[in-house]
Amino acid sequence: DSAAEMPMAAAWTAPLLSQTGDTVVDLRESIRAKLTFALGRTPESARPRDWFVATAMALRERVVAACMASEKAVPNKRVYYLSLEFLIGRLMSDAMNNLGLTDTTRAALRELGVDLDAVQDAEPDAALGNGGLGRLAACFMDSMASIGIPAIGYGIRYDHGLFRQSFEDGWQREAPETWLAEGNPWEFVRPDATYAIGFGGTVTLSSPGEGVIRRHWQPAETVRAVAHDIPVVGWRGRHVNRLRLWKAEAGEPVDLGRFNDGDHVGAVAARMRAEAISRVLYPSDSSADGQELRLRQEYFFTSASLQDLIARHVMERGDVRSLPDHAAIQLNDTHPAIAVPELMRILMEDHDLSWEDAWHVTTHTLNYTNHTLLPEALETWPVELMERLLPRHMQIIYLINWMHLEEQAKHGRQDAAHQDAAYLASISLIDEAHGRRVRMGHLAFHGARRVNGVSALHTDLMRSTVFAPLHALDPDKIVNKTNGITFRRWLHNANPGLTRLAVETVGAGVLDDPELLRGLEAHAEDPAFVARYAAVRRQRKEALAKVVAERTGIDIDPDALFDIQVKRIHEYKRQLLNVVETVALYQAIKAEPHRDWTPRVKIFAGKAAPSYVRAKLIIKLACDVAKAVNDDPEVAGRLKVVFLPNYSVSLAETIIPGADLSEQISTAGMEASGTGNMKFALNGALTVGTLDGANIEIRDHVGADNIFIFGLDAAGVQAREAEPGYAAKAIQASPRLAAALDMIASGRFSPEEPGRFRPLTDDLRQRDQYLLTADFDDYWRVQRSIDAAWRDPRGWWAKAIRNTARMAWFSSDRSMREYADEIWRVRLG
Ligand code: TH1
Repeated sequence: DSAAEMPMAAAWTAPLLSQTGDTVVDLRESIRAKLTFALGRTPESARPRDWFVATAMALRERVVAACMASEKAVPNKRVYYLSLEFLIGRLMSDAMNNLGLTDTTRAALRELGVDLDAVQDAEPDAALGNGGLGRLAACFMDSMASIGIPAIGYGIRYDHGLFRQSFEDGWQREAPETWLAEGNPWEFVRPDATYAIGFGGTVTLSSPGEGVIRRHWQPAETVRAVAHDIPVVGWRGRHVNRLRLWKAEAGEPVDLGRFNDGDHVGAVAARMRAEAISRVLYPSDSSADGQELRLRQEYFFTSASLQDLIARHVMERGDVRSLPDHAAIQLNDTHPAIAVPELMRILMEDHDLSWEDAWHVTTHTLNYTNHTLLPEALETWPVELMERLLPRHMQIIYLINWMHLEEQAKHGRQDAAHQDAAYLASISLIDEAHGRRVRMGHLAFHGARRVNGVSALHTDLMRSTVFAPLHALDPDKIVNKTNGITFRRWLHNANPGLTRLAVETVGAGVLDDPELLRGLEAHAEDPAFVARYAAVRRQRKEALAKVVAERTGIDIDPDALFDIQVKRIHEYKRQLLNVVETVALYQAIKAEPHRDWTPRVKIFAGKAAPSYVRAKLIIKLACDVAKAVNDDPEVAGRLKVVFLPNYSVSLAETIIPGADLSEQISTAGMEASGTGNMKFALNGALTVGTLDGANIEIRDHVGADNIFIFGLDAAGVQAREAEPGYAAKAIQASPRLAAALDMIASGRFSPEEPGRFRPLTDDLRQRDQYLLTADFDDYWRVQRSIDAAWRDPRGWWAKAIRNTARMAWFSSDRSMREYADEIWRVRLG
C-alpha cells in the first residue's frame, strides 16, 4: 500500500470536497455539451486537444461563478502587479485542484472514455516568460488569490511565448512557440477595456492664464491596448483574481486616409507596426537588449495598466488624489519603470494635479522590486531614443532629476564628498558616461515608496553596491522580501505521491498550512516512513527516466543518483563548471574503472538566449560530452549525461520530483535569489550549492548538515576579482582541472572540429569572469562527499526528509504576506 502506487490525482484530493457542489454527472454532461455545441465534435472524432478545450470550458464556467462572488464587494485596497513576464505554464490543474474538482473531473472524463492525464498533456504551456522572474510573478498571482489579497496582474498577451528549443547535432535551434494556435479557453476578451497608447510626436505649450504653463503631448502614432483576462483561482476557490494581458491592435483597422490615397502598403505596414508590440516575448533572461521594440512593449503595457487602474479608482472613489490609499502598484524589475513619468503625466494632464501633488501620489503608490545587480541586466535607454519615442516623458524625467539633484544641495550636503561631481553623477537618473542614457533602476528607485531585493544577500548587496548612494539618502526605502514558490503547483500538483504521504502523516491541514510539514521531521529515521518516501521518489525517477528515453533515446537507470541542473543557460549560473567536473569525473572513472563509483546521471535542461553565442557553445559542449560519455562502455553503469530539450514549466513539474541532487552553483553574489533551488529542496532533493542568493537562507532553514555548500562566498569573490591572473594560478595548482580543460581543448569531444571549444577553455585560462577555476577543486571535493553520502541510504533519506520538512518558509504565501504587511499595507480579504 505504498503512496507511489496510488493513481496520480486521487492521491491527495480525497480530503477535499468539491468547492462548487458539482457531481460527476454534472461535470460529465457539461463537458459533453461543450464538446458538442462549442467545438462541434463528436466524442468519437475528438482529439485529446478537443477534450482539453471542452474540459477547460466546463471548468471555466465554475471559475466564473467563483469570480463573480469575489468581485461583488469593492475591496479597500488592491494590488497591481506590473510584469512584462508571467510564466504561468498550464492552468488546468490549478483550476481543478483549487476548486476541489480533480477527482470529479477524472471520474467525469472516465465515464466519457477519456483519461484525464492525456487531456492535461494536451494543454499547451503559457510560456509568457523567460525564467525565474516570470515564474515568480505566476507564483505570486497564485498566492495572492489563495490568501485573499485583491490583486490584478498586468502584462502582455504575447502571440508567441518563449521559443521552442530543439537540438540539431547538439546545437540549439529555435522555433516559434504557438500557444494560441487553437485559441485559449481560459481567457475572456474585454473590448470595453481598450486604451489608446501614444508614441512619438511633439509637445506643445499653452497658457491658461495666471502665469501657468501647460504642456500637451501630441503623439504621432497611437496603438490600442485591448484587455484579455485570465481568471486566477485561489486555493479552495475562495478568492479569484485576474491576470489582465494587453493585446496591441492598430489605432484604426486600416489607415483609411492612406488606403484611399492609394498607399495600400503604407496603411498595412502601419497596422503591422502597431500589432508587432504584442507579437513576441523577448527571449533574453537577466540581460537588457536595448531594442526600440522592447521600449515600445514596456511603455505600451505600463500605460494601458495605469490608465485602467486609474479609471477603476476614479469610478469607485471619485478622486484620483486618494489613489495611494486604495492602490499599491508593484513594478516587477525596471521593465515597467516608465510608470514613474507616465503616472505623473496622467495625473497632471488628465486630472489637473500640480507637480507636487502628482509627485506625492506617484511616490506613495509605486514600489519597485529589483531582481538582479548584473551590469548587463541593468536597463538604460539612450536619451535620444526616449526623446523620439516618448518626448513628454523625457521632459518629466529631466524635471524629476533636476529636483532630485537640487534636493541634495538644499539638505545641507555641503561637504566635499557630496558636492563632488562624481557623487552627483552616481545618484543622477541620467548616465552621462556612456553616451547619455536614462538609468531605469535609479528612476524606479526614486519614484517608489519601497524598493525590495529578493533574498537577504541580494538586498544587502543592493545597499552596498549599485544603490549605495541612493540608499544613503533614504535608508528605510530598501527592504528585503525573500522569494517563494507556490506549494500548490510545486508540491501538491507536481508530486501528488509525496503530498499524499504528507497528508497521511501530518494531516490534511498541511494542504492549507505548509508549516505542518515540520511534523515529517520526527519520521526522518523511521524505516517504514523512509520506505514510503523512497518509494515516491523511485516512482518519480521512473517517470522521469521514461520522459528522458522518449525525448532523447537515452536509457537511464533509476537506481543511479539523479544529479540535475535545470535553468536558463548563463555563464554566471556556471553550467560549464558542472560540465568540466563531469569531464574530470569521466577521466577519473576511466583511470580507475574498478573502484566503487557512485552511479550518477547528470541531467541538464535549459534554454540559451538566441543571441548568446557563448551560452549556446556551452550547450553544445554538454551535448558533445554526453555523446562521448554515453558511448563509452568503460563508464557504462557509472556515468550518463543527458541534455533534455525544450525546458518548460510543465517539464520542470516532471523533472524536479525525480531529482536526488539539485545543482545551484552560481558565482556567489550573482544569482539574486533563485527559485528552482526552493522547488528541488521542497521535493527532497539535496542541494549542492554556493553561498549565493536564497541558497544561504535554504541552508539556514534545512540545516548545514542537510545541504552541500562549497566555494567562495560573495566577499571571497570580490577579493579574488581584484587579484589579476588568478585563473592561471588556480589551473596550475589543480592537475585535475588542468587535465579536464586540456581534454576539452584537445578536441577529444569534437574530433570533427578540434578547436570548437577553445573559446571556452581559452577564456577560463585568461579571464574566467565567473571564477570557475577558483571554485573547481572545492566543487570536486563536495561532489565526492556526495558520492559517499549516497552510499549511506539511511543518512541520505534522513537528510532528504529534513529538507521537505523544513522548507515551509519558502512558500510564496509567506512572501506575499510580507509584501502585504510591509510594502502594500493591504488587508487580506
Ligand atoms: C531572476 C534572477 O536572475 C533570479 O535570481 C531570481 O530568482 C528571479 O529573477 C526572481 O526574483 C531574473 N530574471 C530576469 C529577467 C530579465 C531581467 C532581469 C532578471 S533577474 C529579463
